Amino acid sequence: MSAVSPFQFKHYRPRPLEIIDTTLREGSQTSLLHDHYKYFFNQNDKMEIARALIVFGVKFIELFAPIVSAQERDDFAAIKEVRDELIMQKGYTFLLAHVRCHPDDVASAIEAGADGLNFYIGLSEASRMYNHGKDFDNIIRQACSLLEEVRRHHPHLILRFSGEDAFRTPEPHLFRVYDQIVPFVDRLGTPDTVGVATPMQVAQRIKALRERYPTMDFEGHFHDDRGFGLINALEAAKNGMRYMNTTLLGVGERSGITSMTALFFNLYIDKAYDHLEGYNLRGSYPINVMFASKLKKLVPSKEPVSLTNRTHTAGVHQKALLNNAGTYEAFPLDQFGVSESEVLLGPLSGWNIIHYFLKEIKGYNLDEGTARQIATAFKDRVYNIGPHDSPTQILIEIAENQFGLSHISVPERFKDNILQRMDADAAAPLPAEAELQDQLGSEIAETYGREAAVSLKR
Ligand code: HCA
Ligand code: CU
Repeated sequence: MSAVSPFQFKHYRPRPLEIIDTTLREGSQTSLLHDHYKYFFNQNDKMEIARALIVFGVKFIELFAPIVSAQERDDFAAIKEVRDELIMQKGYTFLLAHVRCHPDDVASAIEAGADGLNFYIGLSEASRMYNHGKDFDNIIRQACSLLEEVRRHHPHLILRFSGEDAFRTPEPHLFRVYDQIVPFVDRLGTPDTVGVATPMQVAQRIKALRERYPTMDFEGHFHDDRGFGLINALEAAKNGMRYMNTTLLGVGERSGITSMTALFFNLYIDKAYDHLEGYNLRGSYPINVMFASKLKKLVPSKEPVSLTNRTHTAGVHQKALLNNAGTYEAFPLDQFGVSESEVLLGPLSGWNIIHYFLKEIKGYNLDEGTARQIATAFKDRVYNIGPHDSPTQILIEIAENQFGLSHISVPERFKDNILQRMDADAAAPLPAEAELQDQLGSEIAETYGREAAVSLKR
């Protein structure tokens, strides 16, 4: 049995919004991983993701229960080491294991040294009939006896209980179970497992829960099946839901859940500044870039904190932008790190960041193998750089001189048609042509993609 951690939850003062990142649990269930025959994140990926989240300011990270597999158990230990290394610098981060209401899941999590247990069991009719097959009396009996026992023997653990599919569970059913569970837990989850909820229903549900359990904290988990994962989380946060499950780029089962950076971006726009306390917002784009590279993708265009939101193709847009950036860019994306200087390159940069940086931001034509070789050459050079050398410049020198990389080429007739701004004050580098039609712009984007847009900047 593991020793009790000196950092206990009761000494922690939760902020108005606590992200419970579940990229390594819910996010691992994304089918996007199948696109490149990868199926799961490897241990190094997981360590890098956990490190980035902790540096960003996330204090709660959800992981699979170690019982899931020997690999998960090993990965749990590796992530815990990353967490421990960062305690002096970043404070304590709580590792929460996602557990069924089953003693074996619980035992595996406690043995691995989890700080908390996120219990879940389905309460909707569909779950009861087709998932576990238990009726309410059975669910209550099983969950309460397990929770009571864990509480008694491990009083320092953070306990959460979620009625899976909470938004297809009628309120009286939810209350029937939660009334019994409340004495044993620190938080109640209300997952919208199949993404059916509307923002109005979310607000109403939170109001009802807060009235019935005034001293409880609640946790949201909103699937994006209807495209409401973001707006539901935003509505929930504004209605006093303190804990929110998010993932990087919103990945998860099916359409995924709320994207962490999309949520922060919107809270910022809506001036909910107290909800931003302690998060390194300038790290938003870099963390998205890092995670996209794990999925072997660019940051998707539907992610608000992405370069696409700074890319303009239509001539009429460009002209207006040159006069006043605010015409087509309403929000301060540079504060969320959508600027070249925020993608920090250094000796620790992995090949995938370098691949991404050279391809997405600098517009070079290169494959993964070349990126790996460039990363090795870059590492050799960058350890010895002087205070006035720029890592970006060194990388570009290596890419062009040592590896002969060239920019992705775009047909002459499309040149000068696309403008990309990397930060709010960047001088627009291209001459605008007022006559160019919107249609032409979208033709370029469709035909040549964003790499074309990027390379045109130079
Ligand atoms: C799952 C379902 C879940 C659980 C959420 C929670 C959901 O994949 O096990 O534990 O609060 O969406 O209901 O992700
Ligand atoms: Cu889920």
